[in-house]
Parts: sequence; structure tokens; C-alpha cells
Amino acid sequence: MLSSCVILWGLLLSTAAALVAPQPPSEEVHGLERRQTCNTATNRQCWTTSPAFNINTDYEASWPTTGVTRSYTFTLTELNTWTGGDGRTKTKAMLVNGVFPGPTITANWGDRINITIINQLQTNGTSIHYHGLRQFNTNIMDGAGGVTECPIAPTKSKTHSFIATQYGTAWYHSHFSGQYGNGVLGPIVINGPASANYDIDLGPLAISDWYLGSINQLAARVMGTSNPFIPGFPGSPPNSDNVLFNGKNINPAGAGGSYQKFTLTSGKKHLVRIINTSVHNAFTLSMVGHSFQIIATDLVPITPVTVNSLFVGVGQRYDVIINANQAVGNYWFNASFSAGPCGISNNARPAMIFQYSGAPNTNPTTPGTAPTDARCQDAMNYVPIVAKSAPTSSYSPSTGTTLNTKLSIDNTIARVFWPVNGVPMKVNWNNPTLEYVKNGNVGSMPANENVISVPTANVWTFWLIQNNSSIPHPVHLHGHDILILGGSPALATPQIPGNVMRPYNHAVDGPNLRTTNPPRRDTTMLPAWGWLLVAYKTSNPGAWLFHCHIAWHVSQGFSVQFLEQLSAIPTTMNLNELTANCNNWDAYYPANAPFLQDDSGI
Ligand SMILES: *[C@@H]1O[C@H](CO)[C@@H](O)[C@H](O)[C@H]1NC(C)=O
Ligand SMILES: *[C@@H]1O[C@H](CO)[C@@H](O)[C@H](O)[C@H]1NC(C)=O
Ligand SMILES: *[C@@H]1O[C@H](CO)[C@@H](O)[C@H](O)[C@H]1NC(C)=O
Ligand SMILES: *[C@@H]1O[C@H](CO)[C@@H](O)[C@H](O)[C@H]1NC(C)=O
Ligand SMILES: *[C@@H]1O[C@H](CO)[C@@H](O)[C@H](O)[C@H]1NC(C)=O
Ligand SMILES: CC(=O)N[C@H]1CO[C@H](CO)[C@@H](O)[C@@H]1O
Repeated sequence: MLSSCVILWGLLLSTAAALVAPQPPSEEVHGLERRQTCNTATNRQCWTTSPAFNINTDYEASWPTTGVTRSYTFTLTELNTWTGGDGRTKTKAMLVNGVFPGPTITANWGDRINITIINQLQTNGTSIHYHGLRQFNTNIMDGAGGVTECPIAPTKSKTHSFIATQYGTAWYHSHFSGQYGNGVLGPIVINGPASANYDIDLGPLAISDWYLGSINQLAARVMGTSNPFIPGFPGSPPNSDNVLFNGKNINPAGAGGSYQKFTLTSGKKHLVRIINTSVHNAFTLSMVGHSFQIIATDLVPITPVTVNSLFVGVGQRYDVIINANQAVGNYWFNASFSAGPCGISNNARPAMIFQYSGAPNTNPTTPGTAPTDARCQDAMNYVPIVAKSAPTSSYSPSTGTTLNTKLSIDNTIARVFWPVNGVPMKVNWNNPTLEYVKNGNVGSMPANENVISVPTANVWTFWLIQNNSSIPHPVHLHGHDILILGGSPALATPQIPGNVMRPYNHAVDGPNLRTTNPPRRDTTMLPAWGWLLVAYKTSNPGAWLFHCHIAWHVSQGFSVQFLEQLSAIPTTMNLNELTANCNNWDAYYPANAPFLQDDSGI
């Protein structure tokens, strides 16, 4: 269903000859007709002319009003055993509508999206978060369990409804106790303009690490101290068993499974929407004989930049254009692991195939060369199309908020944590943060909820994030794009625990900060032993999370939350909408739940 053929429906007329996709439902064709005036294969920067929406529109300021609603129903099920797309049996699969990855949410820029979530999991609550979507004035639809809502109890359902104010590639995933590692995730595609022309939209390519064991059992071992996966290193993660491309790959251990294939049309330019939906593994992508023209980082369109390889951290997205300008044939598309500690798989050479239309059904023969090691760092040369700049002189370590993280072991209870500023977060499912806001008692929130600041409206906020660990962390902010003003350099050699990180030093690093239109996105890499300085402007009232997107680490507490424009929250959204779902949850948890919260809860 997510295979090679999701075509931007607006292309139906202009590229009828190249059309290989199933016809989209007529309702959605109708929805596209309402806006489709100028977005063609030779003018992708345009979206509509009257009113004018295009690649230069600041989507934080305005977006189209389409009057169209896209409705989805997601039923979550739990299977004690399930045969995955590599032909092998996984224990405890949790699936959306019975498939992995879950169905793609598709909409046009400016549409309303309604999603009804039905929880048919055996014992777990759930909540679905729409990663990267700004949720402007709709924080209550952010789907962060214990923060913006109570989890949805088993047998119960809940509907989220919000406007797609941005466009591009995102994804949804469960925000309940690392549950997405069992399979609760899927792509989001919001059709809109693009900063470079392409002929065919091949749709999302979700690349996921895949674990045959129950993620809950693996996480218990990652959190405990007695039996770490790497002897002597408490907190160390397991190797993934495989890496799946839109849910498919061969079985690296033997027979079974098959390669994912995308079809290329010779002479055409193809848009591929790459999403790293991993729990832990980060990869560097490359394709034999072809380069990638990057046109968006997360949901932010950028000046196109062409690369031969691309590092993608967990939660990150890249929209890339692949030009089918080579001989008709089959080409490997490879995910390579960095030498640094950003994950490893029992499949040493994860790959899929790009097959030119007309090529034989055989595997590629040219192996290609592995890309230069990106050391799990983001490139910093991405220039957003809509320029945003942070004030040059406003940051100093004393005016910003410093978030320090390091691995921490509590020997009395034999648990490993990732506290931020000494506190491993733990939310209260029965009393989500917005409930405290509704009741006017945020002052009494427990310290372990890790509420770090209460910025007012339209204030530049700076965070210095320091990482006293050998592991790079993909850090994600809900509800905002962050400006990445600076970071420590990639380290040339692997570091070992006990090495002292290079501290941020304002006198040395300050002049090098990039405040004029720096890279901007919603998920970025905190370098190993390093630091990162990010900024955002408060403009979106709500209770928002900032966390590491390695599922084990967020379960182990690597998260903070902050209340933005506190007094505007109750007037911007209807907090009474919390009540019915929380009543269902309170009736279930803890009295009727067989398992209790044993992690951060998010
Ligand atoms: C979408 O959800 C909103 C809010 O619950 C509701 O008012 C609206 O009727 C829904 N639209 C559709 C088409 O179901
Ligand atoms: C969630 O479900 C998994 C798999 O059944 C189980 O191991 C875990 O304990 C459950 N957690 C909660 C909090 O219900
Ligand atoms: C996904 O991100 C993780 C962690 O940042 C990284 O180890 C992995 O290689 C990425 N995967 C891909 C396919 O880019
Ligand atoms: C790409 O993947 C294929 C299949 O696993 C492998 O044979 C080839 O060596 C890989 N190439 C690179 C550069 O990793
Ligand atoms: C980093 O953590 C280690 C281990 O806890 C500690 O010995 C060291 O002093 C810390 N370094 C810094 C710069 O905080
Ligand atoms: C939690 C932690 O260890 N944080 C440290 C990170 O590094 C900075 C800069 O050296 C220290 O000041 C923090 O104590």
C-alpha cells in the first residue's frame, strides 16, 4: 500500500502517460481540484495564484483555507506473534489497521485532518502524536499522553482534529511508553509547493529499525543494570534485527522476505519523502549511480542542495529528488551505519532497489561504495527558503536555558536513566499537564514532570543542550521549528565514557553562532560529547515536549516539558475536551490495568 506508486494526485492530468498509481478516491481528487491552479511539473514552487500561496509563503503566518476535511479511522491491535515484511515472526506487534507501517495520512496544505483512534490493544493505553505538525492553537490535539491528554484506554476511542498549516513530509507515532517500537507509526504527506521541480511523487519511504522481540521486554533490559546488551555498559541497546523500507526487506539471517522496490521512469525526476521512523538506528543513505537533491529538511523547504549521501537521524525527514538519468537498470539504495555509536543492526547491509521501468526483475550487480562516515551529525549547510533569524545579541549562557543530560545509574533500584538537569521525567497519565492548566494549579506539578520554563508570547527562547555522553541524540521539539544556531564539531574519533565533553564556551563559540537564517527543523542531532544551541520564538500556546527521539532514552526520562503562554492556553483551546477521555482512562488505570507505568510514560 505504501509502495512505489503514490503519485501526487494533482499530476493526474499533466503526467497521465507516466501514471502507474492506483486511482485515489474521488473525494480527494475533488479536494485537490479546489486548489490546483498552478502546481505543475515545471512550476512546483507555485501552489495557488489567487489567493497566492507558494514556496515563499511563511506557513507560520498564513495557509490556504480549503474547507476540506480528510478523515481517517485508526484501529490499533496487538498480536502476540506477527509475520513482518521480512518473512519473520515478531513478538508483540502493535499495528495500525493491521499493517506496518500504518496507513499514510494524506492531505492538501490547509485541509482539516480528523483522526479517530480506536484502542484495541490488550492492556496498553495509547496516544497518537503527529510528529512535526505545528498544531497551531491546537496543542490539545498533539497526542502526547500525560501531557496534552490522558492515554486512550483499551476498548475506547478518541478523535483528533486539526488544520495542516504546514506541508511536506511528517509521520505519526504512539507517544505511550515506547509503544511505537512495536509498530504504531505511519507517514503523513501534506501536498504543497516544492523548491525544485519534479515529475513524479513516489510518496513516503519510511525506514525503520525492526526488532523481533517485544519492545517492552527489550526496553526493560535497556533500563536495568544487571544484564546489559553490551556487557559492562548498562543502558546499551540491542542490535536491531533488521532495517525495513516501508515495512519490507529480505531476511538477513536466511530465506524469506523480499527487497522493497521503487519504480523509476527513465528521464523523469522523482520526489522521495524519506522518513527515519526508527527506535534507535540512524543511517547514512546513498544510491548507486545517483545523487539526492534535498529540497526540505523536516517540514522546512530549503534552497536545493545536491549530495551523494545523506545522514538521517531518528524522527528526521528529507524530501529528495532523484533524477532517473542513468542507464535503464536496477540500483541499490543503501543504508549504512556510522562507525559512531548510533545504532547497529544484525542486517549489516540494509538496502532496497530502485528499478527503472523496463529493467529486468533481477537484483542490482554494482555494489557501490559506502559513503564517508557522517558520524551521526546533521549537515549545517541547509538554507531555508523563508528566512528567519534570531536576534544576534540576545543569547548568553546566563539568559538562555541550559539542559544537561548524561546517563545516570541508580544502584539502589538497579535502573538506568537519562535525566535532564538531574531529573528523569515521569508524567502522570491520570493528570495530564493540560488538566493542571485547566484547574489552575500548574504550580503544584511534581518535580519529576520536569516543567522547565514558562515563556510569554513572542519571546525568543534559547536552549543550550549539553550532552555528557558518548552517544549522539536526535532531539525533537513539539509544536515548533527550531533554529539551529550552533553546535560543537563532529568528533573525529570515537569517544569513550569518561572522556570530558568539550564545554560550550561563549567567548570562543559565541562569535561563530549562526543567527541569520540558520538551519531550521523540528528534529536535530545533539553531537556526542558535545553541545547544541537552538532558538525558537514563543507563538503557540500549550504544553509542549522536548525530548530525545531514541525510544529507550525518552522512556528513561530524557525529556522536558514547557508551558508556553500559560494564560492563553484556556482561551485558545477548549480544555473541557479532556474530560470524557480522562474519565475513561481513570476508570481503567490503575485499578483495572494489569501493568503499571514503569517508565517516563511518553
Ligand atoms: C472533524 O472533527 C471536528 C471536531 O471534532 C468536527 O467538528 C467535524 O464535524 C469533523 N468533520 C468530519 C468531516 O467528520
Ligand atoms: C503494554 O503492553 C506490553 C505488551 O503487552 C506489556 O509488556 C507492557 O507491560 C504494557 N504496559 C502497560 C503500561 O500497560
Ligand atoms: C535513523 O536515525 C538513527 C538515530 O539518529 C540512526 O542511527 C539511523 O541510521 C537512521 N536511519 C536512517 C535510515 O537514516
Ligand atoms: C548495498 O546493498 C547491497 C545489498 O545488501 C550490497 O550488496 C551492497 O554492497 C551495498 N552497497 C553499499 C555501498 O553499502
Ligand atoms: C561527565 O560525566 C562523567 C561521568 O558521570 C563525569 O565524571 C564528568 O565529570 C562529567 N563531565 C562533565 C564535563 O560534566
Ligand atoms: C548532566 C551533566 O553532566 N551535565 C554536564 C554537561 O557538561 C557541562 C559542561 O561541561 C557541565 O557543566 C554539566 O554538569
